[in-house]
Formats: sequence, C-alpha cells, structure tokens
Amino acid sequence: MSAVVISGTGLYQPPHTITNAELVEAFNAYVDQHNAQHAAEIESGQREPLAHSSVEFIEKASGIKQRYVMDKSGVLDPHRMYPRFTPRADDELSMMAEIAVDACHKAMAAAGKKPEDIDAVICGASNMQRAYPAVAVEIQQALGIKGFAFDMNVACSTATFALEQAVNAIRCGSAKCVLVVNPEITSAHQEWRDRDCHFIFGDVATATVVESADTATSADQWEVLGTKLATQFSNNIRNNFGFMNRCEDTDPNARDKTFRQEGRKVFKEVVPIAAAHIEGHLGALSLEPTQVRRYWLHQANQSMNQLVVKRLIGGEAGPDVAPLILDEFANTSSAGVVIAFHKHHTDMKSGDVGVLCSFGAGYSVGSVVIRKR
Ligand code: CO8
Repeated sequence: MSAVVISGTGLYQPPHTITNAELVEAFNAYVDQHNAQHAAEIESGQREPLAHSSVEFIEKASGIKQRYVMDKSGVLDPHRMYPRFTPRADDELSMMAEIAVDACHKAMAAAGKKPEDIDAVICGASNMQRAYPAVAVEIQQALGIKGFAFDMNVACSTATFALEQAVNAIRCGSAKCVLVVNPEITSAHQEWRDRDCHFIFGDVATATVVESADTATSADQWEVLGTKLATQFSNNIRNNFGFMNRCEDTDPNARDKTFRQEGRKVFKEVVPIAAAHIEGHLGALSLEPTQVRRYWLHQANQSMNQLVVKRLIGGEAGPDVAPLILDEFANTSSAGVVIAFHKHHTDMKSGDVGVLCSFGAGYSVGSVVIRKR
C-alpha cells in the first residue's frame, strides 16, 4: 500500500484583530451599563452585579493576547456584543465557504494541486453556518472539484478527526487526494458577555491537502505514520443551540445557546487524557515521546500545552518543541493544530517526527503522527 502524505496547508486570516485591551474596554463598558440598568435589583440583593474583566487575568490564565475576527464593530459595541454580518442571498457564496475557499486555494498552491487532482472535500468546524446543503459541497463547487464532499463536527478535534477520514479514504482507494478544510467562525457562537470565556476564541480558516505519496509532487511532504482518535462524553464544554430549540419554546438567545464551559474542570481532566493518548499512540508506532521533534498541540491554553508536553517528555519544553500560536490567534477550535503546523514546520529536517494533537469538547482527542520525507 502506498504511503499517505500531507503535501500542503493554507491559512485564511480574517481582516480585523481585537487586542485584549480593546476587548476588556468594551466588556467593562457593557458591565457598567448592565449594572446601572439593574441597579435597583443589585441594591436589593435580588441580582449579583457583573464584574469587570482584566487584560492581566486573560494573559496569565490563557496566554492569549489578541484574536482575529470577521467583524469587529459588533463585538466591541457594548450594546450588542456579538458580530454584525450582512445576510447573503442563497445564490451568493456563504461566508463560511468564502473563507474556506481562500484557505483551500493556498493549500492547493502549496501542494501543487489543481481542482481536477482532488476528488474529495471534507469541511470540518465546531459549528456549521446552516444545516444543509453541506458547506463542503458549496466549497467543492466553488473550487471546481469533482467527486464527493461532506461536513463534520467534532468541535476542537474536528481537524484531526477529518485528517483520519482523509487518510482512510486514500488507503481504502475511495479517493486519491482529499482537501480537509476547517473554517471556524467562532465569534458567532462565542459568548462575548461572559467574563469567564469572552476572551477565548478567534476566527480563521485552515486547509490541508492529503494525498497518496504516488501522486505527491510538493517539495514539502509529511508521511502520515498513524492516526488515533478517542472520545469520552462530558458536559463540561457545551452549546445547546440546535434545530429543536424552537420546538422547545425556549429563548433562542438564552445563555445555553452559545459556548459555555467549566474551564477549570476541562483543564484538569483533559491534560492527562491528551498526554496518555499521545503516549499510547506513539508507543503503538514504537516511538518514545522524546523522539518527537515537535508537538503541534491544540491551541486553547498555554499552561495546558506546557503540562501535556511535560508529562510526555518529563521536563519543560519551550516553543521549539511545542509552538504556540494562541497568543496571536486565540483558540480557533479545530484550526489551531493546523495553524501551529502551518507556521512552525519549515525548519524541520527529513526524518523528523512530529505530532498534531487536538483535544476539546466531547471530550474528544485526536492525534496524527507524521514524518518529514
Ligand atoms: N477577568 C478577571 N478575572 C476573571 C475573569 C476575567 N475575564 N474570568 C474569571 N475571572 C476570575 C474568576 O472569577 C475566578 O475568581 P475567584 O478565584 O475569585 O473565583 C478567578 O478569576 C479564576 O477563574 P478560573 O478558575 O475560571 O480561571 P482559570 O485559571 O481556570 O482560567 C481558563 C480560565 C483560561 C478558561 C482556563 O480554565 C482554561 O483555559 N481551561 C481550558 C479550557 C479549554 O481548553 N477549553 C476547550 C474549549 S474549546 C473546544 O473544545 C471547542 C469548543 C467549540 C468551539 C466553540 C467556539 C465558540
């Protein structure tokens, strides 16, 4: 059986950035306005006042310094606190497909692929713009690709789960070359009014070309040595938005219809799961964690990544071993591992082994072990 390789990646970066200082200023203005509006209830003890956020907390707790977003003005408007998007007609390219297509063009150029070389598109994200038709099929048409396309969602682990589907499709012969694309418009399902999580997410799109080594012509090829996926149910990261909301006669704007989490619990529970998962996967491939040149980990929290690597290699690891991109991009859900790889791999040498590993809602964890050809 021919080897399967990753032969190119692409990155779409939204036009606007929001720094922590800008974010906190808008959030604190919202809090002041909210507390003034409910002053009587707060005074009588019927309601708790909202508390200010702070740049220092955000940077210390997460490592995030800024995020990219599709719309800035709506998010920073204390009377709104979520993006403002212009609706598009059904015959216009949807926003999610548009940013995906941009990332795909870049990945295809990096891999030296034309639309006719690709026979499958997998679009994975932690939320889809609509129920159907699949966004993947819209992307497929916009790129002029034949074959098949489908959407999938495993929250932050969608990219690694999609990469396994791509690798298996190629190994089984149902495709020769697969485009995996992860357009994440997290700003639309982030709760910008909740101090515990208002700083966490950013928007982005990534794309990855996966193909049989037989057809690969790129100068930058990474053989997939193995993929491993695991899930374990948890309510600690949850969003109840869904197509049955209206039938339940619940408020579509209620707090549970956007992202929420028990961040501390997630941190504590997911670190050991991710470290054990990677160790087990490497062991099955007869590799020791110390033989891995680079870990491109899920980009949710700086300390979380440091702890995962510490458990694996038994000591501190700097950005050369586990690069961080969350300071610039924040948590971009499934796209984070691909951005980390995209930005931090050109210095690696033939034979170097690296691990992409995502972890997040579900819980879900996925690892892809690759070796530079
Ligand atoms: N400013 C100032 N103080 C604050 C703030 C703030 N913004 N927020 C909380 N505090 C206070 C708290 O009130 C608390 O005060 P006290 O001690 O008096 O109670 C104190 O700071 C500490 O709060 P926490 O315990 O919550 O702080 P942590 O140190 O745990 O840090 C983090 C919070 C950063 C959220 C951290 O727990 C974390 O990163 N956890 C891991 C999260 C994670 O990995 N989640 C994965 C989610 S992503 C995913 O799976 C994809 C989902 C789909 C994408 C959705 C897109 C929208």
